[in-house]
Amino acid sequence: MIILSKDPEVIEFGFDPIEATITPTEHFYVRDHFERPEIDLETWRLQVQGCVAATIELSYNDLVSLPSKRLPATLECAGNGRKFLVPPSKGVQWHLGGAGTADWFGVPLSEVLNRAGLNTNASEIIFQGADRGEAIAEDKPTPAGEIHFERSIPITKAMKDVLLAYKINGEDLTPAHGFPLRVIVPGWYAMSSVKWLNKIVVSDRPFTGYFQTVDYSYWTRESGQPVRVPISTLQVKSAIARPHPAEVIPCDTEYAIHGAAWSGEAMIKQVEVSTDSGATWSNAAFQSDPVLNAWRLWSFNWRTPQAPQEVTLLARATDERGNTQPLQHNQDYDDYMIHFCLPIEVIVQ
Ligand SMILES: Nc1nc2c(c(=O)[nH]1)N[C@H]1C(S)=C(S)[C@@H](COP(=O)(O)O)O[C@H]1N2
Ligand SMILES: [Mo]
Repeated sequence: MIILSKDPEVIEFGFDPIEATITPTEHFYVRDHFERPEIDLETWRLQVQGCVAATIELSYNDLVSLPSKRLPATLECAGNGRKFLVPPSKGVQWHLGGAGTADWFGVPLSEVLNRAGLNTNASEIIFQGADRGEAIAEDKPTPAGEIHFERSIPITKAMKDVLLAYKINGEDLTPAHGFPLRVIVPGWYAMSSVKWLNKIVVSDRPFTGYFQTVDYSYWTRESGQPVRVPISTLQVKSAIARPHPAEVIPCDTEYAIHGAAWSGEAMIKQVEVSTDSGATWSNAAFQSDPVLNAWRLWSFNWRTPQAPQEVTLLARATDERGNTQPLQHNQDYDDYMIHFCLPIEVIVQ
């Protein structure tokens, strides 16, 4: 366990998807922006307001009696892998562990929105968490005073596959992961999966809150010109869980390289491994079936070199849409969406 920040709490665990796809809840990374809110289930309500036929308020008991479903999904922090950036950047220094896969369970968001009744002008859904505080950033302008953690998604995504989860891996959500209710936006970077959800605002225009525009946004290109957009779908990515960086591996032996690969809203089709810094690539074997928006495990049997040397291992995933990982970080992403082939340096001796 690596505590990246104490207050607010940010915890990374060793990246270890070797045997099972599901990350045990007690090893699931934690990323809070503010002090964790205290919630009294008796008085807690989910409010749905804005461009709806009628504002509604649901208690925890109301929610758990609505139609429910299971959703296995990978969450990845948009800053995961930041430790690999050269030169170093200022944000939370995630290594590989800012990602995890859980079996989420709860109410489809569409069930709740349909109960409130969407007006025809509804275009965005804003999620507000109960947590609030002063935004802190060394490299971004922050607003004065306290703000809530808030993010929005377009209505098309909201009605498609978004879940309001009250269980993780078969148990009640834990306080760290958003008890009593959190959003799960499958296939999107995890800043959209708002924890401690207590308010949904249906809006007729793009949301421009701090965590939507100043933070968790990047440059994309339109006709070659940079335009600022909120971070959304996960970029295709693979990560090597074993060996660990700087692991010492014997010469001339069989070593099983293990890892996971994921993408946003597309299945993983191929993972390749390079044991020579990217000069040549070979296909890895899959150890689990493809599941939309959940990572897929893979392994590769490596015959290690006969002579002692330092080796740079790389993995490269490709999804069914043909999206693949670049060898370099895209500078337009600043210190987010770090999905280039991450070099794992090991010592063969
Ligand atoms: N209310 C609230 N929701 C939040 C956050 C937060 O600070 N407050 N952090 C977001 C970010 S940036 C990430 S990466 C995920 C982390 O979810 P986890 O702590 O369950 O792993 O929650 C998201 N939802
Ligand atoms: Mo995050």
